[in-house]
Amino acid sequence: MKPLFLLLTLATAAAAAEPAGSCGAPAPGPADGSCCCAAVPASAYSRRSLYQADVAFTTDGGRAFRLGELRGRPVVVALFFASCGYACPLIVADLQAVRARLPDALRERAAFVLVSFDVARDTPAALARYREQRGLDAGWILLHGPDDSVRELAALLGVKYKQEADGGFAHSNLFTILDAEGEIVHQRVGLKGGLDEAVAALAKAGTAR
Ligand SMILES: [Cu+2]
Repeated sequence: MKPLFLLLTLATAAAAAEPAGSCGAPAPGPADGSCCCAAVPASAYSRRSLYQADVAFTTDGGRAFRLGELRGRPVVVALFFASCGYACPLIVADLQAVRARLPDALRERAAFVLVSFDVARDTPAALARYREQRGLDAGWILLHGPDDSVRELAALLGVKYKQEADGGFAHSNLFTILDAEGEIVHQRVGLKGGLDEAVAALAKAGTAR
């Protein structure tokens, strides 16, 4: 599982470079290379938490949103673009299937997060239309980036994407499950199967800690 391995490698490198319990000298971390003390206390998030990146987005409702707001909830996150004609609709449909299979209490706690890498076309208003078209209720969080936030999150998740001449994107097909601390606990790579595993990983993420 390459993306997870990459993240773990980065996290390990950051841990080695930074003494425990203190901010220490600026070190090349998994986020943006800046010292964690500036934005978030070093102790705020666990070492492998994606929420250390503290990247900013805008919701489809136009609200400023930081990933750290998801702390405490089991999270499913996928990068996508709204006008995708093939893979992204399949991924979203699979996430809807996963969500439908969760026990009620877990479904209410879990956040299903879709982040668009089509920052030019998938404005908050466009994402609001997508929400309506796909029938995504309040359990879904649709996020518009600035480009650097999307790129940073993609790097942390091991998602690769590239805009093509026709305006579409070639991209990795995967979704990721984060535990309550924002650590990656599971990824489904590809477009088929793995829904049982995803449901189980979410159930575990929803009960741990
Ligand atoms: Cu797609």
